[in-house]
Amino acid sequence: MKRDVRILLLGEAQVGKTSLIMALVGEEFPDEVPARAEEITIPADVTPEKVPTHIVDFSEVEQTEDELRDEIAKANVVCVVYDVTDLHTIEKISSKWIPMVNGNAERNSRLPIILVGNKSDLQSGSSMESILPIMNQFSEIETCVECSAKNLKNISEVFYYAQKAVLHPTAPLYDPEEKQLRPQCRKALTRIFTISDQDNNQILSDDELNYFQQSCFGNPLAPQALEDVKMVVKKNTADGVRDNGLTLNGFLFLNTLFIQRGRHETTWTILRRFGYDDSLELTDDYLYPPLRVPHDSSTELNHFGYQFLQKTFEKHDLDGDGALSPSELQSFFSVFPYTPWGPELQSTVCVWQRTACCLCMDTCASGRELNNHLIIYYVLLLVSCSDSHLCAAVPSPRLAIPRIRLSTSKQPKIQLDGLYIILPGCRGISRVAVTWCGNTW
Ligand SMILES: Nc1nc2c(ncn2[C@@H]2O[C@H](COP(=O)(O)OP(=O)(O)OP(=O)(O)O)[C@@H](O)[C@H]2O)c(=O)[nH]1
Ligand SMILES: [Mg+2]
Repeated sequence: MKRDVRILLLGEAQVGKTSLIMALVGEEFPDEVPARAEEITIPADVTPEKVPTHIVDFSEVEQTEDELRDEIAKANVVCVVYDVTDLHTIEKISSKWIPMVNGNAERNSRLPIILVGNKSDLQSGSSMESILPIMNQFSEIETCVECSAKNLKNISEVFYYAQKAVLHPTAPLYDPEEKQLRPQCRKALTRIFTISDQDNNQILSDDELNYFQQSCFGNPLAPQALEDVKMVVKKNTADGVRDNGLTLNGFLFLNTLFIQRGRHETTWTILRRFGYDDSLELTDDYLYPPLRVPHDSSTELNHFGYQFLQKTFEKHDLDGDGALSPSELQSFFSVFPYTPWGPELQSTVCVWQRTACCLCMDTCASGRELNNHLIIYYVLLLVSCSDSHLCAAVPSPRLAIPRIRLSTSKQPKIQLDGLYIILPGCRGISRVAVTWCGNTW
């Protein structure tokens, strides 16, 4: 999430840009204003989203076109202000201001725009009739707010929506032209669904939904709210609810609905909870949780680590034969951000298939068992990717301790050497593979 927000106000002369800024800051309508307000920084603690916010005014009299372009390049969001009583200022939104802001930008890198209809105190109706066609034409318009600097009406809302457009952007999540989630967002939500579907039956039961809700939002859903959610999904999708639980399609529909109703922050909270950044990539902090291994120490799984691996293994061992078939293996790693092995490791896969249980941590590193250790390594890699989710998601403080126990034994365990290269992150991968397989991958 962005650490600060820069809002630029543009629009025709005399629409009330400077008055809006002064009214926000002074909490009263200024009778007289300069052509251009000084740049204002609102401290984090008084903004709704708790992020420092810079507000920048524009004046055609005081600034050149080059200066204007510089300001557009620095802005995170643009408020295009118009006068609700002056049609000319509305026409200029599409003929001048939006092309100036986003005319040369690629579809995915356009600045979000908030339309601000000022001077609502002067008219009894609404300007929405003229504004709607413009909103339909430009998908980068996040929303439109009518306000009055004079009556102090909706002023803080203008800046709140602008802030929200930056902190919880629509563009990476939703394609307004296609009216559907973008593929990358769909992929991320599918991964989140798979992780949350603890018994791997392709349905989020009430318990799983509550666990998910608790880990994302800090509190469970009230029983009635849970039923209401399922009811909405059932009404709108053919296959969103099955066996009284939410299917993947239901889960995706629910998130689409949040976004279509302007509640992007809900979907963003879910995505960030599962480690995604603003470009919907998994962050390094999530993928590589820090692990300090003192000198002369080795690492091994603690009881909870074993339990987690066992549970994850069983979750994907659909036929319960104690081994992961290629398709079960694929399912095992489906929540993984990349495929952890290539075709040259077929031999390892074969060993896996023949291995009833691969959690043999304490055996010696004989030639026969090296491959098993490699498998454990992969599993740990998976843990390091999904673990930060799991640790924080588990309410019990006992379970929230790091699942890797550090042993202070002076004699590092040879067979575990590979493990502590890997555990702080995935960076030791090729070295281990080279050592054990004689192959780089
Ligand atoms: N009735 C009414 N008048 C307003 C409102 N906001 C601004 N005005 C008046 O509109 C005029 C222009 O306001 P400014 O704030 O200077 O407008 P601006 O967009 O900054 O204009 P430039 O600096 O020339 O680009 C002033 O006379 C304000 O008093 C409003 O909400 N209602
Ligand atoms: Mg001005």
